[in-house]
Amino acid sequence: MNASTLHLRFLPLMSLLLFPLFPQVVQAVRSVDYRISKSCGENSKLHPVHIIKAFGGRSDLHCAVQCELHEHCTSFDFDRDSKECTLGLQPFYTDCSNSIVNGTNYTTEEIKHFDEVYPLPACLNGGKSPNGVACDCPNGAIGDRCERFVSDCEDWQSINPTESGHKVKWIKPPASPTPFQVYCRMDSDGTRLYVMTRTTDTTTFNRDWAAYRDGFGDLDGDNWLGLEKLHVLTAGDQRYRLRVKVDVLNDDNYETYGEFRVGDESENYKLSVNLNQSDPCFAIRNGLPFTTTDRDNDEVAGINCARRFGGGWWFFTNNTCSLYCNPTGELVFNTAGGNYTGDRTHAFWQHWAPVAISMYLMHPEV
Ligand SMILES: [Ca+2]
Repeated sequence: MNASTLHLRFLPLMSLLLFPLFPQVVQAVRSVDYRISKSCGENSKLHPVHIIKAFGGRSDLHCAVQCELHEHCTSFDFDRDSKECTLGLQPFYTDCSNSIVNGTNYTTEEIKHFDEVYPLPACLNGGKSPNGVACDCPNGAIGDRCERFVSDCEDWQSINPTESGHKVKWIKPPASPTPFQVYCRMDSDGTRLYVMTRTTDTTTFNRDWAAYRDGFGDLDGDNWLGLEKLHVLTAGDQRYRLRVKVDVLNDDNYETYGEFRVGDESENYKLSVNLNQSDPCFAIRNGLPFTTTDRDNDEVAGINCARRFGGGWWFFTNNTCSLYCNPTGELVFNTAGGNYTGDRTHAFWQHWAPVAISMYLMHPEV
């Protein structure tokens, strides 16, 4: 199909005569340039400043309806290959604009009655359609019919490849019954989903089971995402590696671990992580349960490791709680250079005493 452009001008007077009693038709009457852009070439594209919005559409007619419904739309462009529908503020001026696709010509009333000719499927996943055409999707759902949820930060990045920076995003991992918000960082280093952020000493991490289960703090600031969210994120087929970023004086240190998973609450959110052979912090057996001040799941007799050292963590099960790291301990920066002082109630990771510490999930490197 070479000739792939249709130029259509609606006739206001005729429409008024045909449908004098229907205000929505009167409202819709205006001159619209209609084009299917398959072979029109780059020069015929709408100039970016004239684009109202571009989105995934269903068909040329569907795109036409979206234009009709938009107050300021005077032209639209539907790419039959990519299914992208672009609504424009200005008419098209190119030489593509006089050809006809398959001899088809759509009249205003055909477009207005698009729903009867091509009934749209219902909005999915709780989406609502006040105007009977476009769906308002619930948090985290995307698509013309809200047909799927965004599963994580990398999924957001794949949908908006040019998006960068730090953003709070709604996601719904497949194993999660409901959407929830996470803090994403999207840049050239890869896409990160934050598990924990600590940059100040104003948010205490000395909290109980419910707090560690449900998460606490401010997603834009210091926070713990929550064990239940970590469980549903890592319970499906998606693979994540865990990175720990330890900021000390004038330096950043990173530790990267292999596949990271967290069990469910009935398993006390047991840890599963592929270890770096030499790493002492996670160099402990897998399957450790989580312990908080009010939930002693470490097997150290007579001691609650969380209560002794502050915070909540997958404490080891020997007589000393076997601390090689305590990222949820009190954040006390050591001005001597960021080295661990030996006080295990302070936040530390291996031999570092952080001025800030964060943990985040990334997809495995390809
Ligand atoms: Ca104990």
